[in-house]
Amino acid sequence: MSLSGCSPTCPLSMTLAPKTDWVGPMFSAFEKLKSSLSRTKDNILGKINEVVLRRKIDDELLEEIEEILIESDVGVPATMRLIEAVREKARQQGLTEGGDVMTLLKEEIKTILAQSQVTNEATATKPVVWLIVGVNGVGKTTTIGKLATLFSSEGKKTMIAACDTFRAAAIEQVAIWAERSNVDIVRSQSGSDPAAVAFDAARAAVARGVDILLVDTAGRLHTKANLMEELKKIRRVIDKAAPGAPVFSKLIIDGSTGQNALSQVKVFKDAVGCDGLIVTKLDGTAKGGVMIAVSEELGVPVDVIGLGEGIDDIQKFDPARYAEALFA
Ligand SMILES: Nc1nc2c(ncn2[C@@H]2O[C@H](COP(=O)(O)OP(=O)(O)O)[C@@H](O)[C@H]2O)c(=O)[nH]1
Ligand SMILES: [Mg+2]
Repeated sequence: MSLSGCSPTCPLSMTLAPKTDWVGPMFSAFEKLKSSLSRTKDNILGKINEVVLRRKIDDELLEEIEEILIESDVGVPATMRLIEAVREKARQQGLTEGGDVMTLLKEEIKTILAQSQVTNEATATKPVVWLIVGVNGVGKTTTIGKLATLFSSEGKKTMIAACDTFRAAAIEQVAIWAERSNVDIVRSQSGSDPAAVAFDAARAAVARGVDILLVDTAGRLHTKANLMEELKKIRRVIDKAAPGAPVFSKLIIDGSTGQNALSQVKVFKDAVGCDGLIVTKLDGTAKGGVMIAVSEELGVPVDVIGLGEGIDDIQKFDPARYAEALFA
């Protein structure tokens, strides 16, 4: 290998070493999250930091903090809980300085977020099926590409079913992600029955010993009822084609829409169930406080979060890391 082009400030050993060797995988995941959440942090904690300066903890200060939290997509229930926790703990621990609020808030935010921690799902029978649902544009197809890469990197044999057959472009888009992440895809012509594709994919997944089947679905049909019926049908045929295979319906919501994202959960939960959430577009938004609302109000675990449009811009949701990144 030629050494030309390697400047003295850039030693060869460093340029060739995989990034994780010298940064450390945890550190880089944390740094990535921290930079993605910088606007959310400015929006919530930056503002709180300003108001607590040189103040005593009293009702007036707590009211100002309450207002900031509510305006930052944290939601009313989580805001009330946070304010009460700060009030109560400050009293118990004899804390009076405004600055102490930050430590108390961080502790309680961690506890709230931990409610969304994923506990082990049943995965005894293969394939595990993730039905990826959500309204149009939230990032279903992109997330499938990222998940395929993530699961493959963990040594899981992964397959994609292109069940958004509504538009040809949607099939093409998911096919490109399958190629990028180097996993098999089952697809059909646009306009074909999504349930038929799901059936073929589930059969193929069983036959090929696939560990995880990711099913891309449409987000928009003529009516909401149509969409929900289609999703139910997809679920039924998968149960038939792969009897006993655990099927999880994973709902994607767009974090950059803040509180508005929450209302979608009820609709999908009632129609097709919601076994897990994926919150996308947390990068570059100031509305990342929505994760606190999600954790307090929904009672659904958050599997992964989306932090960009690239193939690696995804992380398993780690509540402690999220809280630390907000306060870092
Ligand atoms: N910034 C950002 N953009 C995202 C993220 N996930 C998806 N997108 C973008 O959102 C748009 C819609 O994504 P797509 O996967 O087609 O959504 P779908 O209609 O639900 O399948 C695309 O432009 C994606 O690149 C994310 O985590 N962050
Ligand atoms: Mg799509």
